Amino acid sequence: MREYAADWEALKRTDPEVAQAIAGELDRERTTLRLIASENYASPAVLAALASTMNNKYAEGYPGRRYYGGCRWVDVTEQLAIDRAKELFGADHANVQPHAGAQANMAVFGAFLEPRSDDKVLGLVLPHGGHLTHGSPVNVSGMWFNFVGYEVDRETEQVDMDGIEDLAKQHRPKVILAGFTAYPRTIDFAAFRRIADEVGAMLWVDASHFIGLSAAGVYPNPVQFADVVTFTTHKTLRGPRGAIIACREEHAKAIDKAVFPMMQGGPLEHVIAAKAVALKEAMRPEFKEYAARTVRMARALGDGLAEEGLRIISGGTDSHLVLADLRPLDITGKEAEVVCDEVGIALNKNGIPFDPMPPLNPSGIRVGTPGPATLGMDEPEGKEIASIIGEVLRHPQDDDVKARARQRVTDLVSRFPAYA
Ligand code: DSN
Repeated sequence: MREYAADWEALKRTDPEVAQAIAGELDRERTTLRLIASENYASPAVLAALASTMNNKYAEGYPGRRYYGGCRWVDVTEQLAIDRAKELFGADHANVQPHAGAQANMAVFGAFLEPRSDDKVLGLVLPHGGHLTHGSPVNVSGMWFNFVGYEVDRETEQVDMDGIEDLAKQHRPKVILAGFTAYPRTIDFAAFRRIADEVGAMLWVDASHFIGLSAAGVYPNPVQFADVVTFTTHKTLRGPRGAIIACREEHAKAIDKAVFPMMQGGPLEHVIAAKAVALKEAMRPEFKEYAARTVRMARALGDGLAEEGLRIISGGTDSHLVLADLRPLDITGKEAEVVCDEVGIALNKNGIPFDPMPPLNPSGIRVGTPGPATLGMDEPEGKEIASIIGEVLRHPQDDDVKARARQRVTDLVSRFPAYA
């Protein structure tokens, strides 16, 4: 068999505008500090699989049960991805076809809930760290399904299991949903399981953010507790953009039917091949080291930001992300995002629990360490980044401060090169 690798020169010849934009993005990833908690650097092996001719294949159905001929090789890669996902997380069943986290979550709705019925779902509200697909009124989850929202505790800013138990007993939801996009602490999956059993609900965990940490054993593994777990493959798991659903055997048929044909058509077999590669990488000792570094660095970053005068939501982090209240520095999330971008730090403005400010100009920021930890950064770099952020947030109009901060960012990223 003769190999074929994606041809960059052909792209430059055919479409120089697209080639230039891709080169620009690579340059941005090499020269800036990327603290978006949901982003990472996929490995060269993952990128090679993504840019492969598996892009060319239609394969509706599942390995061994396709609606098209010629699926011999995509069956191999899809089965590898399924087997590795099951092995890595100890799952009975895995569906590796969801195109993205939102589609994986839609498949859970499709499998277990009647639209516009009395079926209730208990989930964390978006302003307290939930997700758009967890019942937001502007998303189909909130338009078609009957969500009861829970909040974090006002004092601890952490999920309050007693409050959730009370709500569950009051509303008798069909599904209880745990797992969040802007929540820094460990989630007590055993307590969620107990409450779900008490009220006869299914337990669904959206593990998109922390699943890479679970794979490495530095964060609890929800697959041991939940009926169904959805997760994206490109965040802490460091694979291609996409998602996977892991579930108990009793739900396997319902989940597979909900992904295809209910929600999706042809699977993205090049992405599935890349998911298989990422899952293999996640089984290696180096991945465990990366995940441990991610959490260590997030703690150092949070401690450093607290020393700079920011208020850390919930008092700290157990994961890859820190949520910080900027009000002590008298700057908004929107302003902070802009000034950090000016000095080469990409982070996102974020609402904080009980935020008096609107979502487009909230009181907080969210910072994450999976990307920097992939590059090898650790606790000392977490402290250094906190110091840079603190300085620019205290002097957002001072060009000299910003020039010095830009230089510090450049020095830091040049010590930890991406795609060298
Ligand atoms: N947009 C992702 C995040 O940043 O958390 C979730 O979908």
